[in-house]
Amino acid sequence: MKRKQIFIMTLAVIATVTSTTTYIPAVDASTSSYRQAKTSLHLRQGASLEQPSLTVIPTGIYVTELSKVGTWSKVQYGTKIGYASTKYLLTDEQIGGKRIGHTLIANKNLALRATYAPGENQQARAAFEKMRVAAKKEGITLVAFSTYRSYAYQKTLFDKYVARDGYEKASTYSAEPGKSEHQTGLAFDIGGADSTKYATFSFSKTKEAKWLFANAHRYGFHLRYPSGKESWTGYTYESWHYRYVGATLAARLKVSGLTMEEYFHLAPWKPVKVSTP
Ligand code: DAL
Ligand code: ZN
Repeated sequence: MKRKQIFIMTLAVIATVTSTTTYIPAVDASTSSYRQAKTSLHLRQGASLEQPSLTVIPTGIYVTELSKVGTWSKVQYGTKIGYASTKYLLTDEQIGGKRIGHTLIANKNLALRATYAPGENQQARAAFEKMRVAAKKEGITLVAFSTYRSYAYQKTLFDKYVARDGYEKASTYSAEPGKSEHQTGLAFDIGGADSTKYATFSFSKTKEAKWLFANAHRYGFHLRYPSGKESWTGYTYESWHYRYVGATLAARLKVSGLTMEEYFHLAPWKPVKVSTP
């Protein structure tokens, strides 16, 4: 090979290498730090209250913390990078449960901290409203009769059920405080036109329950405690309990027919019995 040819090839290699450095590297999920907005807060251009707001980060949304500057965190929120006050950004440790990507899991094995109190999730509420309006056009009435429940409120509920039915029985239909998905603000108990059927087995036979089963995933809602999956979820069938996971994950869960425990390879509530010879 002639020297001139080698020189041109070398230039080509350098050009290729340098051109790749112009890409903004994707945030590496394995090393980045997720933080959840404790309240709605401004994403600012710089690390000071005087800096202009780029956008508002809603409560319960996950951002990626890139670095810290004093009491401020440099964060990525979607495609935007800016600064947010660190004290309003919760760590996984402060939340409890288990986070997989931007999805927070709470179940019988994964308890939330008593202090985690995000309120009703605004994205989940907006998705529910969209679904409610769409259903109404088809003659279906949907009512969210129980959404966010604080740790303290869940404790009063669970204690009441234990007093009535005993611990064993109560645990099949009610979560111990810290273990309720309602504490995430993402769970919506949905009923229809007949309020006497709220949170009862009879709801599963209604046209509203059937509509939800067929359509809820299109609005980002997942049937969290299906029939036949009791050993995974730890709860009896709840045709009314829907968990907001966003439309992408909801569609994947719907197609798979899996619970969140199965889909994310989490431990089942009861280990599946394997027969021994
Ligand atoms: N009924 C569901 C399991 C709860 O109490 O969160
Ligand atoms: Zn529920």
